[in-house]
Amino acid sequence: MQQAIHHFRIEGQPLYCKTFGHGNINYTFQITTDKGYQYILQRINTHVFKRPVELMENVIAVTKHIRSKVADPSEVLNFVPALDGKYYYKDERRRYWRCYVFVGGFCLEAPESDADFYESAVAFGRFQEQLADFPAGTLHETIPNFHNTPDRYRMLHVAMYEDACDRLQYVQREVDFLLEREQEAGTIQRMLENRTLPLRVTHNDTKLNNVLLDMKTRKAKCVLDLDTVMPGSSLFDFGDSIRFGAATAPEDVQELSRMTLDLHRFEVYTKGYLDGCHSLTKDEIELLPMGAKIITLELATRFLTDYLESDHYFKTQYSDHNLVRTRAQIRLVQDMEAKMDQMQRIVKNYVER
Ligand code: GN1
Ligand code: MG
Repeated sequence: MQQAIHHFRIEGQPLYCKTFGHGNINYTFQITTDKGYQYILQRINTHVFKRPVELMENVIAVTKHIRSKVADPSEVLNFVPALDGKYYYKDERRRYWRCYVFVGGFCLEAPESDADFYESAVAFGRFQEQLADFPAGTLHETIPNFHNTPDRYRMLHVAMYEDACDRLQYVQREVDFLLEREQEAGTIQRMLENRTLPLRVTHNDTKLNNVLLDMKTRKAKCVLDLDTVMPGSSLFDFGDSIRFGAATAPEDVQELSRMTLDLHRFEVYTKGYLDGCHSLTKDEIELLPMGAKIITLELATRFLTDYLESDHYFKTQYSDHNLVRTRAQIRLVQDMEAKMDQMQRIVKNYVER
């Protein structure tokens, strides 16, 4: 990492470096130089993102598009070219690095107030709006079928069949829960395929910790983690924010009784998202609560698949981490099911008003 940073056109000499954020995929460091400039240096996880050059083409195109629409350029990530002018550096071990200007701010793992959560909702809503006229056909699919829920289930079936590390015996209850909902979980994908729902250019990873907030004002400054910007459904963007930020516990909580859906936070986010984004269709708006449930089922399926495949996708801190995550997501789905009517009423009330 120390060596990689010298390959980018940064201002000054690097002085300090520390790890940054809690991403489950890439490796992220914050660098401060002797001239007081700050940068984020990231090593792209090429096991997950198999085509890093195309990925960077996407990210550069998307940030350029958004930059042309905002008054303050610090509202969008500003990538630093490498010495050769490319927006990535490939080291001799064929690892890919990229660097962007760190504009100051912080990311939250959970909202500390309604205002924080509202802010992130507006930011993701606006992001959706800003990309409404982005030429989707020019984007590379960085992870094919990323939010194709039936395909995620298909991969779970494969993992169960192969049972590579003999873990299937421990997870029958979790498997049963997910398979009972397999049909329903495919709803959004089917509606995209028959065009009842519009295919949009979406963020696809709208966790609260992917928004940078201003230190002083706590206003959302900038949406981060653009690696998965691809054609997709607004329902998953909305839903993933709910899954993460309107949950009463972290996504890997062990004490399951702590995991519920906070309806008030659900309402706050709904307002913010719809205030930031005005272009959703009636069907999309109606299905927002379903988006939250399906993305949570999908992620439970992905965590369980990774558990059965011996944890090669998500970073894990201990041996059952992916199983703990699966259970926490399942618990959240159960609570969403219990509260589905109330979620739907909240959306309806807000739209009518
Ligand atoms: C990963 O990189 P990070 O932590 O923002 C994952 C998301 C999951 C999330 C679960 C490319 O996001 O899809 O929802 O973990 N990103 C990728 O925390 O798979
Ligand atoms: Mg992230």
